[in-house]
Amino acid sequence: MSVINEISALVQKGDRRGVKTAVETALSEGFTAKVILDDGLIGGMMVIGEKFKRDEVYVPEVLIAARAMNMGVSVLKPYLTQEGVEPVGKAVICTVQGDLHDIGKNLVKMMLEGVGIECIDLGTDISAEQVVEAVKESGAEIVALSSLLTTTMEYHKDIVDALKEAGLRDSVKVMIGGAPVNAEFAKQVGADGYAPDAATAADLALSFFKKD
Ligand code: B1M
Repeated sequence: MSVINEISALVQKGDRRGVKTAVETALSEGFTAKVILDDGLIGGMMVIGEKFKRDEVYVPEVLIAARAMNMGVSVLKPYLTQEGVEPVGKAVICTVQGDLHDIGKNLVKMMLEGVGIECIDLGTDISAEQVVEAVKESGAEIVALSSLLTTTMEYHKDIVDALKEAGLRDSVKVMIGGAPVNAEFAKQVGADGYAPDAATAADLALSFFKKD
């Protein structure tokens, strides 16, 4: 097995130490940081994402794989900077105002990072004003909103409206997800898309960067 395939397999197993060693080996063998990232680390995370969609693995496996991937990314970071590898894009991610649930949001963040999207994580209980501020500061192309409570899901619309008022609506794609929302609701609040799970969220986010 090549060291790149080995990195992918180790990410899938969630073997942090193994990933660290294998990434160091790949670097010493002359693989570029980009290949290690795209084919090894992200490759492994994509496989986990697909398995998660098919209910072949569950939340703990995804979290453990993401932790292993992050270990590899931290080893690679200085090399990625040297090679000038740019992230695919940026997303501001949060759970909406009044809602403190963050397990699903964190999974979505990990899957977005897994496909090379830099995430500015604002946390939970985030107001429309905070989202607007973060988009202005970061220049993010995506706003990713999570919610778990029926009582606070209406705040999605406030965020979309606030982005419009700030003149930012045309420069960002808004995607939403979480147990009480669906594609129909996404349309109603004026979002650009809905994803039912974290792996689909990563596919959707990537689709926003594809040219029409
Ligand atoms: Co709360 N809670 N909770 N809770 N809690 C639910 C959501 C609830 C359904 C339980 C129930 O009554 N059966 C219910 C909501 C009912 C409703 O509104 N219809 C509920 C309630 C009522 C409450 C409190 C009000 C309870 C109280 O205090 N009386 C309170 C609210 C606090 C607040 O937010 N203001 C509360 C508190 C809590 C805890 C703090 C104890 C804890 C949260 C801990 C944390 O997140 N750090 C908690 C938990 C753990 C749950 C349950 C048990 C599990 C949620 C979870 O993490 N699921 C939940 C019941 C349940 O779902 N069975 C419940 C796992 C997670 C991976 O799934 O978040 O759905 P999920 O994310 C998925 C998808 O939805 C999707 O991808 C993820 C993975 O594939 N997804 C996205 C999520 N965000 C996305 C964004 C995307 C795309 C996809 O694009 C941007």
